[in-house]
Amino acid sequence: MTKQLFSAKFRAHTNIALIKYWGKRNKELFLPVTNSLSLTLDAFYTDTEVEFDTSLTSDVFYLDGVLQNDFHTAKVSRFLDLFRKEANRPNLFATVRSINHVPTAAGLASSASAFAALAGACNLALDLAIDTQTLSTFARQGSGSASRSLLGGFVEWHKGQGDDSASSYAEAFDDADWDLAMVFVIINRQAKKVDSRLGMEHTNETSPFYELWPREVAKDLEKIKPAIKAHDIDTVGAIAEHNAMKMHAMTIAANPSFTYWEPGSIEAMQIVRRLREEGISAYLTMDAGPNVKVLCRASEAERVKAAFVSRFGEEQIIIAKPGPNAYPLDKE
Ligand code: 2P0
Repeated sequence: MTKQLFSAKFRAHTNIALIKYWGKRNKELFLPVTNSLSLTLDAFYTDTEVEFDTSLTSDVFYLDGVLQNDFHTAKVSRFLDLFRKEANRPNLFATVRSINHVPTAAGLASSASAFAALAGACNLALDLAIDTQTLSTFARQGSGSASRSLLGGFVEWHKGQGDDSASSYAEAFDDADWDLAMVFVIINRQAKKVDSRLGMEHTNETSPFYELWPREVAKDLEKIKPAIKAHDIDTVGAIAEHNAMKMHAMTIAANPSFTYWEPGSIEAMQIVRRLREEGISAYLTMDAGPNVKVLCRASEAERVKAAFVSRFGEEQIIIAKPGPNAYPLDKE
């Protein structure tokens, strides 16, 4: 039998949460405890080509040109299973080629852009015509934050109801087409990481402060949404910074305690506060790693960057602007 190929290529950008996702209520389906709200960014993205091939007997996965081992391929295979099921083709295997476009110094490889790009490519390759809302529920099952990377600008991921997978989807909130940037301060690309999946689970299970988290997120969301619509960067930034601090405070209070912060992270925080004292609208957020991200006006981003360059070096500071929806690419 002649082999048949079904292929497509997709690009998705990474996103940074201003109101964080930190805990699952259903680990199998990646259903979160709370809603979250993010900003998609233009500077970092993943390009993924998928080629379903009737002659293959298992999936093959290349990341940045390097053939991946069984462990990493199995994660991709589990994700492809969602699409095989949808297409009613359980034995149709694929070659996946994924390239992370992240400046070499950054160490910001992201499962968010990766699974969003793969979801977009699979949908197109298999001609499934899954709408974006539903596709976000697929992307979510690769990595929670990937649900938000299918969309540009500010995006809200709804926690949904009970064990209903279809109810937990991402939705565009604001196009972010205003004077906005995020300055990435790369503290340490070799940092030994507490995996975010394990980190959120450990926090959820052992931090006495976790019970406060859902209520705090609900309050922060209620306040940040009108501030985004009003383009009020100082209110947006202050709420986002406080939300991140609450997330990181929960990790410190976990048992055993852990933190993603490094000495350089704290130095960067001090620089952010100094910028504010100088009248610059600069607010920080941090995720499951030591890097500090600073929300500021695009028109002041170079000045914000300059404040960090002398301490961390030019190549460690990257200015990102709001990024677009995920989109298809021409195949090479
Ligand atoms: C977020 N983070 O909202 C939060 C804040 C990190 C800190 O989503 O287990 O890789 O694959 O669903 O999405 C990173 O965790 O976790 C993350 P899984 P994910 O962006």
